[in-house]
Amino acid sequence: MLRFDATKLVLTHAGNSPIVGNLGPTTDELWHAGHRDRNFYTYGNMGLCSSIALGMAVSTDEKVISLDGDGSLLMNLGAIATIGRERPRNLVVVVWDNEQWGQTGHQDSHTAKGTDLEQVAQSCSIPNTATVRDLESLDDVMQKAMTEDGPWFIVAKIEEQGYMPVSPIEPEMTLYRFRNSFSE
Ligand SMILES: Cc1ncc(C[n+]2csc(CCOP(=O)(O)OP(=O)(O)O)c2C)c(N)n1
Ligand SMILES: [Mg+2]
Repeated sequence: MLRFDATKLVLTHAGNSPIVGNLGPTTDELWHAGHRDRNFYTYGNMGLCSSIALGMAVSTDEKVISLDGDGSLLMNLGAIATIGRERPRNLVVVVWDNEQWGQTGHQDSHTAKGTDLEQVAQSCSIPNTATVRDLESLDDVMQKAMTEDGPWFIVAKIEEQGYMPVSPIEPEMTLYRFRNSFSE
C-alpha cells in the first residue's frame, strides 16, 4: 500500500475533520492529496504529531485525525500512554509504518525489528486498535473510526515511494488558516 494512495483514502473519510500531518513526506503527500484549511502540517517536530492531535481532540467534539510516522512515534512512545490515559472518543491515530526512518536515509526502525505499535497501544488501554496492510482494510477501519467512538489507533503498513515536491513551508500561515477554520 502506497502512503499517497492511503492518504487520499483517509481524506475521503475525513469530511471537514482536522488532520495533523507528521513532518516530511507525510505532510507533503497530505498537501498534494488535498490541501484544505483543516490540514495542520508539521515541520521538523518529530514525535509531536499525535500529541498535537490529542490536544486538539480534548478541545473539540469533532473527530481529529493524526497521520503519524513509526520513527517519530517511537521517539515519544509516552504519547500513546497519554492517549490511553485520557481516552478521547474523537481521536483517530493512523501510523504510517514503513518500518524506517525513511526521509533521513531509510534506516530500519524498531518496527522492522519486532516492535509492534498496535500491541503497545493495546497495553496502554486504547480500546480500538488495528493493523492494516492494504487499502481495502484501511477503508473498512476508517469507516468505523470516523463513526464509532474511539480513541482509535491504526497501524497502516505502507511502502516507501519516490518523494513528492515539498509542500510550502509556512508554519505561521498554517496556524492562522487552521485556527480560522474553526470560526467559520
Ligand atoms: C528531534 C528530532 N530528531 C531527529 C530529527 C531528524 N529526522 C527528521 S524526520 C526523521 C525520520 C522520521 O521517521 P518517520 O516518522 O518514520 O517518517 P518517515 O521518514 O519514515 O516518513 C528524522 C530522524 C528531527 N527532525 N527531530
Ligand atoms: Mg517511517
